[in-house]
This record gives sequence, C-alpha cells and structure tokens, in this order.
Amino acid sequence: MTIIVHHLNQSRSHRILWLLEELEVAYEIKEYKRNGETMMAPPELKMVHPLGKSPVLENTETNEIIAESGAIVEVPPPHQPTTPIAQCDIHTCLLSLLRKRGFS
Ligand SMILES: N[C@@H](CCC(=O)N[C@@H](CS)C(=O)NCC(=O)O)C(=O)O
Repeated sequence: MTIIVHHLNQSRSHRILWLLEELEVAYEIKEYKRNGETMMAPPELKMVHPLGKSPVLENTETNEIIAESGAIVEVPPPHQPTTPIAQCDIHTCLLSLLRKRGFS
C-alpha cells in the first residue's frame, strides 16, 4: 500500500504531513509548487482535485482519494488513529493553527 500526499507548498497540507509523521505512517509526497507571482496552485493539481486544492490524500491500493484536511484527519482510511489521544492531539493542533490565523 502506498499513501501519497499531494502537497502544495505553503499550505495546510503541512498538517497532513505532521499527522502522518506523528502516526508513523509511511507515505510519499507528490509536490506541487505555487506560482511565484499569483501564489496559485499549478494546473497539475487539478488532475487530483477538481478545484486544484491541496491537501489530497491518495491510497494507491484502494484508489481512494480524499480531499479536505478536516476529512483526512477525521477519516484517514489506512492510518486511522487508534487512540483517543491521537485524535485529540490532531484536533488540538488544528485548533491552535486556526487560532493563530485569527479564528476563535
Ligand atoms: N478546506 C480545504 C481548503 C483547501 C485549500 O484551500 N487549500 C489551499 C492551500 S491551504 C490551496 O490549495 N490553494 C491553492 C489554490 O487555491 O490555488 C482543506 O481544508 O483542505
């Protein structure tokens, strides 16, 4: 089984990399670079996400593709956190990131 994170630089996709690292799940990164002038994602990302957004998680064994960082965290098919602590840590992390960006 291979997990691929379709990762855009300077994006919330970092949360998913953090998640997989914390869970010690092996994964590969497919990198996409933002356009230096517009800061938009490159068109190639639309091959995996209709709106060209990141993060996207792909399971090459099941051919499942999940978009939306919240959904990836809530329903990570091959690497479901098995302990409530793992789930709690993930949400704490997301919450603190949102707070840093001015959301309450
Ligand atoms: N609600 C989505 C938002 C996805 C999203 O907007 N991603 C941004 C990066 S944080 C993106 O791909 N932007 C590139 C673009 O719009 O061209 C999620 O949480 O995954």
